[in-house]
Amino acid sequence: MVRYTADHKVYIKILYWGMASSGKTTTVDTLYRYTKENEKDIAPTGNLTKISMASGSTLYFDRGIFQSTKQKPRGQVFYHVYTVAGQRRFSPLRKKIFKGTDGVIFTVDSQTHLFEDNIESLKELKNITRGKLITEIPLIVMLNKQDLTEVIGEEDFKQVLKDEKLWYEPNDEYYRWNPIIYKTCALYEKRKDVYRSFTECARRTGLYQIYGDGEAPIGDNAKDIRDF
Ligand SMILES: Nc1nc2c(ncn2[C@@H]2O[C@H](COP(=O)(O)OP(=O)(O)OP(=O)(O)O)[C@@H](O)[C@H]2O)c(=O)[nH]1
Ligand SMILES: [Mg+2]
Repeated sequence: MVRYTADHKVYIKILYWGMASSGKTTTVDTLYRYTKENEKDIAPTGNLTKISMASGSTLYFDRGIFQSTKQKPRGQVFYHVYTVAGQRRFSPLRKKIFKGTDGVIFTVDSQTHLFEDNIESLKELKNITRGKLITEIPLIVMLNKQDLTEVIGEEDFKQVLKDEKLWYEPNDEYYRWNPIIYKTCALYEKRKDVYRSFTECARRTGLYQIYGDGEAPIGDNAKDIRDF
């Protein structure tokens, strides 16, 4: 739920969702370090909050707060970035963490033998969002761990999205809001498209607010959107 304050601050919640070990925490770590060490459109404010087990697996959630570095005409934008704990048993917890989410980055562990586990995680997300993905909540996909061999490709995952009714055909007005599928690597040294996938989700979340009043802009609402 995007929140506006009287002093022209905007708060947006972006959530990394995906199966255990898909790389959500690593992604936020990399995003944090990359935007701290380089001059980018967002910069972290404060520290990352990580609640994890000794194994590194998330026990509760992670949270990082990022701030737009460009003062927008009407104020400052803050992104509250969360990751869920991906292990199966934390399902009730994920539902809680999901509350108030404005944009989702679905993080796939691309190793082929995990294909079904990723689908299960997507189904759980779909269930919680009750038909709001894409139409009200922008969805971006990271096919993560693309540095490994034997990985799921873009077409394979597009088919999954089609099967789950999360893909619109070219003649549909939601077509332009189809998830972009990024082939990523979250490891800092080999990072690929971590920043890009985040900024695309953030951008879409903004467009949904500005042009669609919280929904995917279609029809007349979408005619003024130029940057496609
Ligand atoms: N090769 C490779 N390993 C990765 C990548 N991203 C994450 N990993 C590794 O995968 C393991 C799990 O990463 P996490 O970031 O903890 O995964 P998570 O999605 O937060 O897992 P949960 O918190 O249990 O839901 C770690 O050992 C990471 O170093 C990647 O892009 N490539
Ligand atoms: Mg984690």
